[in-house]
Amino acid sequence: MTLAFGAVTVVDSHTEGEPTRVVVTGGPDLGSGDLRARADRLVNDFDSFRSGVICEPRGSDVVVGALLCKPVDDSSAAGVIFFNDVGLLGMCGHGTIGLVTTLAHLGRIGPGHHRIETPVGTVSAELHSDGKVSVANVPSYRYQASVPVDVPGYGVLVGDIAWAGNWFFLVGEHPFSVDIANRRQLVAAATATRLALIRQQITGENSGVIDHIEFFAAPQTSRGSSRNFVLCPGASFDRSPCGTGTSAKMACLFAEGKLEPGELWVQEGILGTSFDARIASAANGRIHPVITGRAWITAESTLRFDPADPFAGGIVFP
Ligand code: PYC
Repeated sequence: MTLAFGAVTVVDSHTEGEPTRVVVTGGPDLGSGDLRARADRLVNDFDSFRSGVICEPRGSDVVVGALLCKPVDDSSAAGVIFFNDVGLLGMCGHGTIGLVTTLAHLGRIGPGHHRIETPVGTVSAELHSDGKVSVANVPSYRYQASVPVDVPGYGVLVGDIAWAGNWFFLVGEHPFSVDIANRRQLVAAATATRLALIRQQITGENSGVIDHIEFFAAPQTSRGSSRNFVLCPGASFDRSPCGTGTSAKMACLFAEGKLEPGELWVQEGILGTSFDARIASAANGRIHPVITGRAWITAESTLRFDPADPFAGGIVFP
């Protein structure tokens, strides 16, 4: 498509280390359908907008984009479509914390509860008076337990498949050191696992593509319940403990009878930062997870797209 974008204003933040870029103005016209329909339109008609905002030279593969949209329901604070360097995300926990912090920074919301529409359902977020944000994610569940996958070069890994706004493969038993110094090996092993799942046609419900891989290990802080490493769609890993990944983990713990509603779960990420998480309630095998964390504003900028720029749509690596 032809890039018609001139100036796009964005606010950047990071949530426990993981960046979010909220597109405030200058996004494409996606119509007035629900967020699912608008997300489809973004992918089908404006993919170079997504890649131009997120990929190099304006961004990087670590950044998650959040396109701020007018909500369908006027009582919602916002609609949002999350995306990264390779495509769309259904939901994004750290990104919702970044979005709420950004809306507060812009003076659009204050402390209290706010509804946010996403392509996978409406979530709610509470902005606390100390600046922390709690996100009540979409209902989450373990779909399958103890699924073996033969990963070339690594052997058989056994993991659970869970939905939490994205599809996850969660591996507790593995030979890897979940330590930031080992990040290249973790990315390689998780990427090989994701490819093996695809090759062996192991999916989420209704053929949902499992695009997030999580490895778990013992916590390294006195408050922590567990430490994780999360490979995102593409080749980057979550610097935060991953809000949807933490929700998926709690869904699996609940299914095993190891975590009850109300109990605190402190999920450390690969940088040692953490989310405080709880199951608010559960019914019919689904949990309602709540994740609490902090975000900090890092930049307010205007992105420029010159139609003559060969990389106006970003550098898209094969
Ligand atoms: O926090 O849910 C999350 C997330 C997904 C991908 C990156 N962060």
